[in-house]
Amino acid sequence: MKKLDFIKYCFVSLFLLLSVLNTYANDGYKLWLQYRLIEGEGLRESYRSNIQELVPLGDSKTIEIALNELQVGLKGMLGQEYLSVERESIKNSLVFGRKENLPQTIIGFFDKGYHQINQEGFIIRSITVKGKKQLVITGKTDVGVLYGVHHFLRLLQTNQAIGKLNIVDSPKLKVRVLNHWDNLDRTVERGYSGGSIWDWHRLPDFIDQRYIDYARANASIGINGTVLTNVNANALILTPQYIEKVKVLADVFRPYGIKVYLTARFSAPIEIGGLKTADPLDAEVISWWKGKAARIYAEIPDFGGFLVKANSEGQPGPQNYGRNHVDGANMLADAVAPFGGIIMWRAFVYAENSSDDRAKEAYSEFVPYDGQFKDNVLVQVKNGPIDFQPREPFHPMFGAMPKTPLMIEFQITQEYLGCSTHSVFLSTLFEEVLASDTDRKCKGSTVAKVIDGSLSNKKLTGMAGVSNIGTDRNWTGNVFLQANWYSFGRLAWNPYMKSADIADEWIRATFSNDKAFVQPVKAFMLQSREATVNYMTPLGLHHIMAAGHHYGPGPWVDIFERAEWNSVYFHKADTLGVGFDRSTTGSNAVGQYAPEVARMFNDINTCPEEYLLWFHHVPWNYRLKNGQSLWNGMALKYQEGVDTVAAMVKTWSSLEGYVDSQRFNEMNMLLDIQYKEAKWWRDSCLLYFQRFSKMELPEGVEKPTRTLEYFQSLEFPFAPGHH
Ligand code: BDP
Repeated sequence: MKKLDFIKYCFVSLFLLLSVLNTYANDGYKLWLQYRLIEGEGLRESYRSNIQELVPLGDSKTIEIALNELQVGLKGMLGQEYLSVERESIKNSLVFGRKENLPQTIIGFFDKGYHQINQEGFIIRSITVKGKKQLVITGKTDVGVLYGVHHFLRLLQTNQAIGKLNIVDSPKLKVRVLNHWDNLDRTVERGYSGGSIWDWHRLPDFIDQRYIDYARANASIGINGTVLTNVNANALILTPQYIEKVKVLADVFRPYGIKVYLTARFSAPIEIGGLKTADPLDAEVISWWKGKAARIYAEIPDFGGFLVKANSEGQPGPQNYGRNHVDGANMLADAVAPFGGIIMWRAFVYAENSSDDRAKEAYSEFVPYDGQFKDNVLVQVKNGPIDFQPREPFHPMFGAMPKTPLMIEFQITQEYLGCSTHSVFLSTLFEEVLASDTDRKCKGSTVAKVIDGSLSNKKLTGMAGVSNIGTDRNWTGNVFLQANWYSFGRLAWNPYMKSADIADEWIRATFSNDKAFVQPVKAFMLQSREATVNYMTPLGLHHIMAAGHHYGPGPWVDIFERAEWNSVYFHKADTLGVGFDRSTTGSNAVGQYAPEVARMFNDINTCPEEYLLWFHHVPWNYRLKNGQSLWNGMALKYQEGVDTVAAMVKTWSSLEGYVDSQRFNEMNMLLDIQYKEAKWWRDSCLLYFQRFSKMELPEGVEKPTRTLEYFQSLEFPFAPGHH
């Protein structure tokens, strides 16, 4: 063996050894950017023959990041080091750069493509120049190119052919943001994955590697903004001391195409500005916010803007001064407008002293203001009218404010879906809402079309996801839940994507391309959310979680003075039946939907059974479509949920060997917990509702081994995420 060959041999052996070792210990930190060695020398070779050299065009930090990503990715997947070449390549090469940086020999190929993409879009195309294949990734901006590079790497991660590519893609939504409900003391409201990743105390001088890895992960799925702080805001974040820290994060994120946003506490002018009022029409208040915005933009020229929770759950807002949401939002909008900033004004409101159905309140408060918000205001609406339940019908506001840009807010963190212990793939929930038709008369008026602006011609569009990220080594407390961060990003990029495709990508990028692994895991991911609905809140039940921390079942909760914080308010079980009558004979919440939709929900015969108890108070012996009585059907649904989790446990445990031992074992333990807790949900809910139905459990439903009193006695004073 020649000396050079020997060295090569040693390197390859060492590399293979390391990849084998890697299969034994993987803490999940690398998320879906695992870049494992692609199986099959043939496939690797075909990729290598297409990519003999890397040719980066441009000298920005973003292009440097793109180059680095390709080098890391290709080394991992093809087992080969790639240096970059600066000259025009004479081999088959991968060329990447934005329009202005493309050489004359190439640019002509893309004239048409550039017309089809927006500022963040990209084109990936195979062309032949002087007899050599050139794989070109280009866009109008370097960030567009970076997105293209990630898309390209994903093709390899999912083992797709790259010989003849012609991909033209752009994000369909403008603002694709994570909302961190992170407090300045590093606790995270509704966070189940450790503490906040923002180390405020050591900022601005200490830049945690996490910030960079966070930005990289977000860029890989197209997320372009992050709201760093909790919607229950602390005004201190707007002081110079903190702005200096925020600036450092913004500097880290910028080359990844990510803007920072902050939550604005409406009373900040009083708390940190020394003013006597925060009245949005007060001249001093107006000028205080203008000054504040100017100070922030002086430090962070591309600052995204503010997210505001006002007059909701005790937060201050314009109503404290007899003003309304429009007054508040527009005043802030004026402050950031000169700098290109936006205001995301939340519609999650329900009045303290209202006797109306809580599900109706946001609509009642906001719809009259349609068309009155400034152009740089997005009204941020939760996916459903209550609060991030395992299943809710779509929020009626989506069909009712054609003159206002609405952005949708999903909750990626699992406040109501078993915290980070339950492996629930939320993509199907997101997809279900996005695909819901707000009108039904003129087909195709889906929530996706409302929020991407296409239905009524909106330019400012967006999607927000309440983050499930924390300091846990694997980021999300459960490797499986990384898929929810991933799917949020993919859907914010394209709200028409299918969960099955997203799951497929994620599994391959995160674990394995082996069919024998991908298929069963995909199947259980796609079932997992329905399973959770079944073992927690079947047939339209909602908000029956334990009080405060919302961990575990609590259909008996009736301790709060505010009626709409109690479970009994939501299920209204009595000896006659169960469910919230929101039909025309009840609260008439159905009346907030477009007539066709309202009609469908209003009639118990046409109301989809998954929303039955959301819209109707239904007798225990009501006949469901499958012929079962409501009571039996409900009990069987609870059982079905438990059974599905049992099947998930079984499937996963049969997949040892396809996954490294660490992630395999962790998932095993978490699924065991989920199974235990699914039974806890089933037993306690059925025992509780049985007090009203006074009916026996049907055949096929396991008998509880504990009493209702036992379940009611359980307390979790230190359940995470509740402060
Ligand atoms: C609820 C949470 C609460 C949040 C609130 C919100 O229980 O912690 O502050 O939503 O979205 O889901 O503002």
